[in-house]
Amino acid sequence: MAVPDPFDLLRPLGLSRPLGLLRDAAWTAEQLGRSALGQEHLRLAVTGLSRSGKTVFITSLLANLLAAGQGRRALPALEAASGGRLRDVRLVPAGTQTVPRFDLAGHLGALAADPPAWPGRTDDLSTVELTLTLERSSWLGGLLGRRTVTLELLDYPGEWLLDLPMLSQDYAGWSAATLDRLRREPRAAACAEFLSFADALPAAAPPEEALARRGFVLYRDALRVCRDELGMRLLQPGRALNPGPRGEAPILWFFPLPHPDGGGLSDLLRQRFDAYLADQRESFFEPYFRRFRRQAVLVDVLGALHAGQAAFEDTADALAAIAGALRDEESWLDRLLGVGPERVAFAATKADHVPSRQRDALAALLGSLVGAGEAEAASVHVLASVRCTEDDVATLDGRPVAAVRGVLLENGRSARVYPGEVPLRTPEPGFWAHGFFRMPEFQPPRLDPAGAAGVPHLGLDTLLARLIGDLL
Ligand SMILES: Nc1nc2c(ncn2[C@@H]2O[C@H](COP(=O)(O)OP(=O)(O)O)[C@@H](O)[C@H]2O)c(=O)[nH]1
Ligand SMILES: [Mg+2]
Repeated sequence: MAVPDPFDLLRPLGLSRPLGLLRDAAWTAEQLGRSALGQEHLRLAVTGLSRSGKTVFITSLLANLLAAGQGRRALPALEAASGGRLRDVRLVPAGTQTVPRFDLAGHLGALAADPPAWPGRTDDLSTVELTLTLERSSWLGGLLGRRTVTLELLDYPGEWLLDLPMLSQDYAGWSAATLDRLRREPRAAACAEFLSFADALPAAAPPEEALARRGFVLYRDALRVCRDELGMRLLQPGRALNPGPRGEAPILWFFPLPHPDGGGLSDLLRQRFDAYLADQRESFFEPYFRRFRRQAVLVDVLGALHAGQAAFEDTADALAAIAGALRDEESWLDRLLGVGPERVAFAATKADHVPSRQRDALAALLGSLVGAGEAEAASVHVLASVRCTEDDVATLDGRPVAAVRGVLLENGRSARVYPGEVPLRTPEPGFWAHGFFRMPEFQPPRLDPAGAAGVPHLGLDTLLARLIGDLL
């Protein structure tokens, strides 16, 4: 007979392993206390590369939860998972936190403007909390009254996520791997100026500030071109692209060197590399990232398809690097996934760009990107946080094909778009020669400023039911 695992009892609190228990004993005690009082705290990190749709996701999630708290059928699958016991949802008023607060009002305001606009780029981390009031499920309810679950969400610049795999690298290893990537097309052309600068540096280049600055500026500019013009994602360090509120401090002024052990300049750059990682660990990963027990990992699979073979493969590499770092048992982040893989959900975002009959293929493609084992253990979803289209039918070579209709951001006109076919798995080279994938930016639907009626979405409720339904 199977013996019950005592740590199963702690699963609802997001703890499953003794190591985690010891390390977070104080936190656990606090949680147990809160749980007994009917005041649980649940942290959900929204993880993803930049432009994967994190900020839009959090905005829609908050607006739809608030609407559900008002009795609207905004998230049917989540409400079903909670047994219909959700009674009230409120934003926790800002207290004395030092962390910036997620600008829900600003983002909803943009969606309510005429014409509606998407939220701007995220430059700093921010958090927001909601309290969910639920009826108790058992006879205890009569005794103890309602319970509340505080849901805490974290938003941050996606570029910083790529610093996670760097934590297990040293400067020499990072330099070699990074230069190797930069030398491959199409990056090589975009990075030509930086590469010729770095290659011309003698092994014993002196630790001169002017040299370090010049190298950093060339490197940073090359990364920007790779991100903005080539759609690349595996770009490090994250703060070179998105420095955050502290700006471009000297700690950032390093770049990969062909002779990373030459002394002089390489010593200076290595010191900065080490200091940078220590700082990211202390100021971002340890205090925020690691604390979050559930993960929604958002992936813009369609955007990567649209950007072409090199960008698609780069996105796949970036995902693999991140998944590897998250999985690494020995790393200090070991408990992040230790809460059980069922607590991680991967989602292909912006799924309203394809008609409904293609969304199964999209889920399959994401599954193959994430890797078979991972996809089975976790769950794979398709998602549109803000649904901008309806299904339609277009004509291609005289044949009817499934398409979508939405308002184009560029001219405000309604248009029918046949996006192309989503492959079921990582495409063969032939796909790139003949295939195409259209992905115009759609205008979001106009919302009421308070978001009281919720936000139209696809699959947000199923994803949430899977991620947090057990706690409601
Ligand atoms: N059509 C559509 N576009 C979306 C959706 N979610 C995000 N987008 C697009 O993706 C862009 C980036 O989203 P954002 O949340 O800012 O990405 P982040 O960098 O991960 O925070 C937005 O400006 C929109 O153009 C969606 O559900 N549907
Ligand atoms: Mg963002």
